[in-house]
Amino acid sequence: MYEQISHSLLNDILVELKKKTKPQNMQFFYTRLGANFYAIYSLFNTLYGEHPDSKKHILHLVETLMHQYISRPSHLKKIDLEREKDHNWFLSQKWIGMALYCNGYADNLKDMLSRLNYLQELGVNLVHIMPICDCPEGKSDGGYAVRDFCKIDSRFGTFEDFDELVANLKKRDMLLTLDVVVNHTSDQHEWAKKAREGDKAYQDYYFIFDDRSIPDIYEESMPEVFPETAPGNFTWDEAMGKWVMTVFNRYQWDLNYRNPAVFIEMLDIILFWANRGADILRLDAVAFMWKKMGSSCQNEREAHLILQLMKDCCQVTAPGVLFIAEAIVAPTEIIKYFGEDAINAKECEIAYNATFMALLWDAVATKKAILLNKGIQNIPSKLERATWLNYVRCHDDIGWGFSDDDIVTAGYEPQSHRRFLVDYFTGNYEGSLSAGLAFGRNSQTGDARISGSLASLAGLERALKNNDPDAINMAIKIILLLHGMILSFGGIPMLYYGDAIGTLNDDSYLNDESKNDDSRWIHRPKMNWEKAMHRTQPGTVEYSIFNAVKKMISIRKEIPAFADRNNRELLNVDNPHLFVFSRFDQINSSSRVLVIGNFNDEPQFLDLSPLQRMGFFQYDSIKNLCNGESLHAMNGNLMIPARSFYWLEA
Ligand code: OTU
Repeated sequence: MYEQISHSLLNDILVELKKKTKPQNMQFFYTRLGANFYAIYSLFNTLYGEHPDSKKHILHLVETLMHQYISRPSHLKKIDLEREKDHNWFLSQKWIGMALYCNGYADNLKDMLSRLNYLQELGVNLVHIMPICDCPEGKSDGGYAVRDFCKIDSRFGTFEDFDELVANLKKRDMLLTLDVVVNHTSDQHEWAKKAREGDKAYQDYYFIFDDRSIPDIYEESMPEVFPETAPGNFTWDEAMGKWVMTVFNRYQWDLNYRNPAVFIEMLDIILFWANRGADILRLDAVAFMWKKMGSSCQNEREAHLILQLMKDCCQVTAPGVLFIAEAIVAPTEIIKYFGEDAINAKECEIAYNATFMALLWDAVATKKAILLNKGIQNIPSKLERATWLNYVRCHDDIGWGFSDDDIVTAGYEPQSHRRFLVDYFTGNYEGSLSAGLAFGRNSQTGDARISGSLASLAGLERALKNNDPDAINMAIKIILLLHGMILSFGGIPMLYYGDAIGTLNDDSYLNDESKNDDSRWIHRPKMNWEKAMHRTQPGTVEYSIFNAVKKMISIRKEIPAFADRNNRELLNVDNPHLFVFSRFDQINSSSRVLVIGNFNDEPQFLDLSPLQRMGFFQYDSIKNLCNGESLHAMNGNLMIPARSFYWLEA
């Protein structure tokens, strides 16, 4: 019944815009705008209806959508149409991602060109290039403190280099993911500078206060993200003589999405990068986008409305572009970033599966899959047109974000269990060879997260130091086991650069003043290409890991049951060390894969008869898909070697 209002408003807006723009072929734009405008209007009105200039802003919003549509290159418009027809294209098992820094993996954007063949050799066809926007020299949170969202940092190259890289990726059928840091800017951003100079309009882009009275109220309920290096959520700006909200580092100013101008600016930036050729945009720290006194200022309902509005707007101008939600929050909260309704409230198509990641590490430490099973069981089901980004390591720390209730049902006490995990991964637990560092230790709760490269956390670094072949072998097995899980779970596996050749911790960041207080740099190395060459030499660690991962990737691509189409069944088995699930092909339901991970450092047995009785698994002979060999169950029991996994076809 409210459509009339939005229809007449849209007519008014279009009359205005037609006065300003030359006639163009706008048919698809109008179709999409017509289809999405009611949602756009409703969301905008809910968020900004009370704003005095609300009507002016929505005109500006549609104008932004139109301008960006007009400047969208025709080859991208063609892809938009193709993806609209095949709208579930990204759920396919053929996508394999890798996250990397262009100046860590390669030297810069130009040099990336000569490094694409390594990705192709491995089977990676989706590259997430970490932030490339202009940042201040010195501290910039690894590129997440942006000074200019529409400029490439000169340390990485130019738009010319970038365009060449994008064109080359397209030729190779590789997708590009880029970051848009939607929650905050650098304190050196032009908006921040203007705010500092006293410009009220730009002060309203941020949360700025004359004294501590309001900040103190916020602090009562806001947790700290970086308690060691950036305690508190507000920073005194000397030049301005005011307090600014800085949830992350002191030099990262939080944007004020209560101001519609901020929303439109950021939407414009999203569309700018969409038009530059990004297939997927990773929206950083989305959980933090709405601040409300008395709340944790995370996962607020309005943060979801903003994402819905961003999605609806993007669908008008660049419908082929996907969003990744980077929301490293509680399991029941993460799922909401897909949106709670596929038609009326869609948000991001992809979300970081931080829960699975943390649970996998829990299974490594406990050598059991009890919490892993519980935690996965309790993840609510997601929307249909949505998929996970499954990862083992990324550029950030590992946080123990699973739920306390699950820890309790798994039979542990939450606080001591989390302490155990920190002790385990920092190598302070009997039998642990992990070489991680505690990150963000909270002195009040004793909680900490973990930094460290996959290989070093898996024990490879210390095993090599001890010259212990068995331990080296075990570490390699852990690395492969974890990859075996993210490659089969359902979703887009996102590898981390360096992990396929067993890259160890790199402590050279300690010599860099702008990095040495942030231990996450220990796992953001410069790719060692000499070491990477060992991947061709049998008997080396690099060879073992690289070729096994490569094999898994190529097998995954051939198995339709590995596409993410709501086709996973978790299986309860009576062995606590095993994580077992089945994947099936919805079209050809007889094609099933049974995935079994053994997290223990001893071989384990799985009694197959209950699985057979339940009809999950009928077999005469079982084929191990990873090497094509047949496996034999002894008296109905299948042996799974230590820290190993199987992908089985019956
Ligand atoms: C993200 O991180 C980025 O991935 C980090 O590299 C940045 O430091 C941060 O935002 C600020 O831009 O916001 O929703 O270490 O997991 O800060 C989660 C903690 C985030 C990160 C958290 C994360």
